[in-house]
Amino acid sequence: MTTIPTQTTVSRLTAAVPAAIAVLQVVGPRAAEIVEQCWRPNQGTSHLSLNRIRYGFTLNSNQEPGESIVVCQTEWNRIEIHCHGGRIASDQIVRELVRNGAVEQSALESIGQELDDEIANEARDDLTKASTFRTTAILLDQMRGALGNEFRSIRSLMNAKQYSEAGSRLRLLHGRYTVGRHLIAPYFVVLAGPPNVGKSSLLNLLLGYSRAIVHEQAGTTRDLLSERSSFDGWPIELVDGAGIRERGMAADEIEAMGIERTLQRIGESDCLLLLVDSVSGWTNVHERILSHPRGHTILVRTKSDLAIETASDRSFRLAQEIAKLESDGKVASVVETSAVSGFGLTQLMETIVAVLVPQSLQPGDAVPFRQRHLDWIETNLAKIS
Ligand SMILES: Nc1nc2c(ncn2[C@@H]2O[C@H](COP(=O)(O)OP(=O)(O)OP(=O)(O)O)[C@@H](O)[C@H]2O)c(=O)[nH]1
Ligand SMILES: [Mg+2]
Repeated sequence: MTTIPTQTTVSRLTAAVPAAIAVLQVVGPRAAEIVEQCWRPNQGTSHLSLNRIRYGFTLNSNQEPGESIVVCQTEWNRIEIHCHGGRIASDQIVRELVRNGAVEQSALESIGQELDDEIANEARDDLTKASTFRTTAILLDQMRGALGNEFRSIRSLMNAKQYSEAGSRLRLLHGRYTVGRHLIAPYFVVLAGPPNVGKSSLLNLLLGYSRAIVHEQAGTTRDLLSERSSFDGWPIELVDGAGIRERGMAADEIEAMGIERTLQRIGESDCLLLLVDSVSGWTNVHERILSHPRGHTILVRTKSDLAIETASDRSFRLAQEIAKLESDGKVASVVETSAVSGFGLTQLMETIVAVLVPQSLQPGDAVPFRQRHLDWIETNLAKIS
């Protein structure tokens, strides 16, 4: 489980090279008391209050003015001190803080220590927002110390200079962040294709209820529709929108705006379902969508119930296009579906999950789930590369 810090530490957050300013951090139960003994403000009392930026100077052991500083208490047990960036200034301030009871610590140690203590709290916070058993179980593991323990043992490896082992464990954690960042925030899965290809029908099928209007008229969906769901315990947000047309071919201004919105969401997608009608086949619209930035792409051949067995020019061209896209790595997978019979639905859901969550996780595995966990991993990876 987590450790409660009993000592108060001081560490330099900025690099030990000459710079305009240096930033020191004092953390621990006696942070305010120690800093208050070591400084005098230009105005007012030396007593600090939360989030108020104060200007003043340090006092040396003879109570004489020393370095000019800016002080801010950012939490009840954390104070930031900004001073001149030369080494002499920060050394003098650290000396005074240590003389008054702080323990000097490297920034890496200090950040790591706090991470361990806060991970359980962060996991507890996120647990209240978790929407599936699977994500709840992963967060429970982190609350019970999976990630904190892994950080601690990586830190020990770093201290023992076992960089190769530390590096491979850091890289493994780094890969798991793609899962960790989606324990609360859903993966965006966007359905796109030309008008009438069957996007809204497939959205309804994937959701299990009739969310979007389905109609034989092309251009039925105009604005974006998005709905939360979960596949195999992973939170998913499905997005349906206007059918894309070739550039400049929108029926009217409203449709053009709808197409722009859909293209924007394609750019933000974690997974794009690119729909192609099994009967009308491959079009320039598909080329347009593929030239756009997008997430992992699954090609979905819709209306398989209407596909004619005999080879037509269209179906031949579609088969050719699909073979080329697969060999170029432009699509991760191809799935055939029918919204009428439900054919291919299970396979499509499994493919979406396989594309979004390629790592297999075991119970108790460490999973970083906040940006700052990733920052810690990347900072350490940079140190050993
Ligand atoms: N036979 C068959 N018809 C389908 C299938 N999927 C969709 N359709 C029909 O195709 C037409 C268009 O379906 P929609 O789901 O509205 O298509 P869309 O891509 O959302 O169309 P827009 O919103 O206009 O861009 C409707 O008449 C559907 O009933 C399918 O798998 N098989
Ligand atoms: Mg639609």
